[in-house]
Amino acid sequence: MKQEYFLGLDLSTQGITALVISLSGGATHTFSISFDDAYPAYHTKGGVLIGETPTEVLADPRMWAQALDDILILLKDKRLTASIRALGVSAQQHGTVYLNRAFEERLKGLDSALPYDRQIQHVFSRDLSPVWMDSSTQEECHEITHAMGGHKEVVRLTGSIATERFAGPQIRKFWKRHPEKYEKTVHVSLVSSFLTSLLIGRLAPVDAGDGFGTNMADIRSGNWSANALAAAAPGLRNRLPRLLVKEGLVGRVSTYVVQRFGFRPDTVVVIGSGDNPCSLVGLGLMQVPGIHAISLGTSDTYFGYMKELEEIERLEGHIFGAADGRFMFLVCFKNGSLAREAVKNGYGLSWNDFSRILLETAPGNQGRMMLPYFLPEVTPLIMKPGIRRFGGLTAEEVRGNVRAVAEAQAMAMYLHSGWTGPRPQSILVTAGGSENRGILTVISQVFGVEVRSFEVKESAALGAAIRAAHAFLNAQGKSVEWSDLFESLVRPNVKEIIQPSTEAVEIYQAPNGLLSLYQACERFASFFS
Ligand code: XUL
Repeated sequence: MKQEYFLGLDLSTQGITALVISLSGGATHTFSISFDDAYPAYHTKGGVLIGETPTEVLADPRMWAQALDDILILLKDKRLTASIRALGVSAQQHGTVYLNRAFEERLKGLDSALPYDRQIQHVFSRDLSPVWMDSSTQEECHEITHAMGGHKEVVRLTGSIATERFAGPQIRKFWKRHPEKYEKTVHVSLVSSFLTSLLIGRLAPVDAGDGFGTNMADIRSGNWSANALAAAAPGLRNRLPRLLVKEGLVGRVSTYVVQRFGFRPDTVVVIGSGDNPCSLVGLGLMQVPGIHAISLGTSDTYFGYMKELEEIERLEGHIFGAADGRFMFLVCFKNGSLAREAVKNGYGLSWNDFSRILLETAPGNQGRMMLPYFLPEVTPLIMKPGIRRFGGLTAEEVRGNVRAVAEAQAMAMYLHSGWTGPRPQSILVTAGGSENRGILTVISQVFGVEVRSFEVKESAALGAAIRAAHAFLNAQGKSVEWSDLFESLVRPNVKEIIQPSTEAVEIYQAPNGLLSLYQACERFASFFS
């Protein structure tokens, strides 16, 4: 029988990845394009542009469309597209794409001899999309919080406090500053639904994995919340795509996609989602409580599956939807690989050196610590960036600073994930940083649990491909469980297992250990931020 393939596309901050799986062979092909390298005309740095103020961070959606075109042409040239039965999109979360009246008409009339980006130049009512790194909407967050009756109410209803990078505050800012352009905006799409729209040739719905990270949805009912929408901007309801709480197919690929990239006309597309909800699937954690995940990418995220919503008082972290209609929790740290890279490059080190230093140096760094806010931070909320060193650590000490940045990041994750429930029995680590044995070791020492990493580091793209396979097989009446797919596609992929030593864990977790010291330093920094 001819092999059946499934495709996951992940549009991250810095590039696009295509990952192909077969049910028997796991991940068979992976291709990536880096935005900075491939599209110099867009002048991005790390995939993004800085706006009028340093807190405004944006990207051109035309560049994303070009990247989608280029990666699908690459797959076609490798003769892969004709065997793909279903595909799905994963994308950086929270970014918004502002579309005018021409959008859907244009998608219907695309000429397959030409790439997307040449034909969709004029479908945007806003040229640049704000992305998740944007933190310019503090004022709008205050206004939304006030209109909705305070932080607690916003968290209870939408799963998060009003958050600078989320769509609700971002749309509000756009409406306030450019009411005439907002008037011309017929649809506001998220990055995942925008790319999915390009594949199916019409406006695609938003899934709860991405849609709950907007401050606009009622996470209990699974609908856009009238109160939250009213607090964000007028006339928003009609501008948003449908919100779907459960994973499912949203249609077939468009004629343009068939003709231009060589897909079969019956290739189906699963609803697109955010990179973190897709990673939950790509790590095999759907319906698996008790094992948590850390993604070490441009941002670091700490997340896990949640079957029921807990009524807990908290102001940090987020609740998003999971593909089975349940939930996931997530805590995001903006100073992820950017902070690690700044330290590595600052001392002229390679990643191997970085890892070796972490493996050679003693847990606890002799009480020396760093608060690594190279950029404004979202957890804890630090608006004024800056590196602060404590315990006699000086900028000159290479090994001390390497250890300090890795310990700081792991300790921040530990301290800000306590609200999510019982501590995990083990942690899975993914994305670029998961190759670094030193970083994995520090995480296992701070949390005191086993840490695993995988051969396939592109867990978001893998998750998108697994979601496509799951939706496709179930639509064929095969009632496939998530656990069946994880058994054959994720588990064989384990690369490394690291166990912490009891003495190391003590250094962090003892009553007056480093975790409590770090917490005090963080509070000090937050107070003065
Ligand atoms: C999560 C978040 C980031 C982006 C990065 O809330 O902002 O992880 O999804 O792609």
